[in-house]
Amino acid sequence: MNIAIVCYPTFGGSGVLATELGKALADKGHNIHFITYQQPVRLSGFHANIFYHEVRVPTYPLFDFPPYETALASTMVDVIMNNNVELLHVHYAIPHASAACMAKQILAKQGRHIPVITTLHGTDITLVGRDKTYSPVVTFSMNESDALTAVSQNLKEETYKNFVITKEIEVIHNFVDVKRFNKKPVDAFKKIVAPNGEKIIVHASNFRKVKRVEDVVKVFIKIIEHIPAKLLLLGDGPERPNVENVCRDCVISDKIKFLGKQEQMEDILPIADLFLLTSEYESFGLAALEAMAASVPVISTNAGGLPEININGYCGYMSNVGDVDDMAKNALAIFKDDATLQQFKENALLQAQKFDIDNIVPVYEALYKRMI
Ligand code: GMT
Repeated sequence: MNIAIVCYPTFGGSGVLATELGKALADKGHNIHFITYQQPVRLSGFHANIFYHEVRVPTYPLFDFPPYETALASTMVDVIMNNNVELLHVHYAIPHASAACMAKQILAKQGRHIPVITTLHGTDITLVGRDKTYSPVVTFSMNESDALTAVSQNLKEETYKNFVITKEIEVIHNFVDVKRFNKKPVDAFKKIVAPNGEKIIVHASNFRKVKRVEDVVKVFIKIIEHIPAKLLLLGDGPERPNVENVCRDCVISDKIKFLGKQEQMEDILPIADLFLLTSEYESFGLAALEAMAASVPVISTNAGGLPEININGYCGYMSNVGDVDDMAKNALAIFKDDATLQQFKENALLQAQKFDIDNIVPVYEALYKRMI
């Protein structure tokens, strides 16, 4: 099949998922055309049947706001017409679904039918999309899509709750390439981070308010009252300066390292003993799934779709949002002894295998075939 994929090219989960999906489909012999304003971060290396089309937004002195959505829709039309694209799959509703709607109508006038699939990822529905500034357009473009998918049952329910949707939403969970993440930890790297055998705790996110990264630090402070540990904070975003200030002001600053944006998560995660995800909401929590695939147990909140991947007392624990005492208590339960930690690590891997790329990508392929 010839498929166009539209996504955000940044470190956010929707862009990561869309890029990994495109790469997996290309490995299966499909031609994949990525349409974004920048090369997606996970799209490194050469892939014979992957094509990248950059959306350029010409500026003009009149434009206080360069019309990205118009440029995106025009690029969609151009790429589809000139590359025999059979299907358009857009990730994250805003503004991709409405641009796809526009492109679909332009192509229809030229006698070309192009099915549009919109995959909802989370904040496009729960935070930004339901704002009344956007919601009429988001509702319209979701209903105009030929198929709608959501990355969790929870997100499907949230979408029906917040919008008037006349279509069936299919749940297709996020996935992970377990083989890629389940690597042996590099001992030398582990020694640099934790020279005295301290436990290594990791958090990764885009440091937005919804992630409550300050809670990660609070949980960590409670953990190190009982056991020696180091905290690695991966990623970057608007809340990072605040969190860095909080850490600089406290006595344990030498135990916390900010690593910034990292592309090779599969090299870092295997050295971790625990992953912390304290979000106020997660439609799914792809970062936690990648940690589990690296055999890392997860302490998370029970918000949104997290109960669809984390299992209490098996591969991690869940607590109410903000309950840092409970999160620390649960972390210490996992660190009780080596055998307990080892069991949680093994279970994390088993749980990740349920969401392995080989199980989920065929579901998207089947949907594409039905649509085409
Ligand atoms: O987590 C973010 O803020 C990024 C966001 C995105 O759209 O890039 O992630 C969302 O999509 C991911 C992939 O489907 C999900 O795993 C994340 O849970 C979801 N984030 C939220 O719902 C906050």
